[in-house]
Amino acid sequence: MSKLLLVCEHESAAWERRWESLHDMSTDVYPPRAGLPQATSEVRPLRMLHTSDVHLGAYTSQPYRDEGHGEQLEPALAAFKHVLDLGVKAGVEVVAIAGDFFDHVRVKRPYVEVAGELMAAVARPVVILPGNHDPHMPEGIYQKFADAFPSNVHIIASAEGELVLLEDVGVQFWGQAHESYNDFSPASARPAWAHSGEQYIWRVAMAHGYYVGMGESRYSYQIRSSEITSMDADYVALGHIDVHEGVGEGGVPAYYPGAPRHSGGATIVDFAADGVTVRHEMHEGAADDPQSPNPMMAAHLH
Ligand SMILES: [Mn+2]
Repeated sequence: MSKLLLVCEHESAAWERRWESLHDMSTDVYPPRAGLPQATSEVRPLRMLHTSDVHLGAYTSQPYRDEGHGEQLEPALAAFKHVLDLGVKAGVEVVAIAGDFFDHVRVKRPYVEVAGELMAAVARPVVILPGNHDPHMPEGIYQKFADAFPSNVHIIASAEGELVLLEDVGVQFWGQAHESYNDFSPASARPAWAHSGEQYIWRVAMAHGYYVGMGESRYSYQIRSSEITSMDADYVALGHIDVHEGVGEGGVPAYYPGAPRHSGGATIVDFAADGVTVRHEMHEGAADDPQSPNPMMAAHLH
């Protein structure tokens, strides 16, 4: 008995050390993009929440479950709500979801409606880029249940690329939506950035795919470092990988936020005249979620 207790205590101490080290994840700072207006007065600061790979409906299509103490959101929806809460608490002005928001096309309407209600409650714009699990197609979630998405949600609908211009917030999003399960190059098109009048509008490029740098890979949906550079964005919001990871050649901030359950958090991005700051933050439900942080995460920390 005492031996067992000792083992448990030892494991819990190790867990806490690991937990602390995750909380210490780096804050990365980037100088302003070349081409950004020099006059600080023309550049309004912006804070954004970036998440991806929520995989809603992966385990159940029941939005709630009852564990004897009342109905609670099922774990994937609960993790998503925790991520949204993290953003609201941080005072973000906009939310970006970079693909695989839903796990598959068979997710049922009541479940999608709850996801819609959670986003409506955020009361600020949410931009969704469909990924390879939730492509924008007639039988897909976004078209089948279009009316379940509240008016603050903007869904990028074209594989050729589409601009979502949020002038009031001072930000624009570019992305190429997955429109089928076929392979495609999600960062190959040149963004059609809008040019503002008096005030600079931040440029966020979204892409759901696999970063291969300059090399080759057997994986689908490849994103190359040259594509990230040539998008001419202030930030590249990626999705497709479960762990939080910065990629690219260093000049342009390009990040995978990590899945809410596996990475235990989301990415908060600050845009300002003096540069872009990127940090991964753990959400409040992470400590209680058996899926997060994923043991694989340590291998991907850098
Ligand atoms: Mn994916």
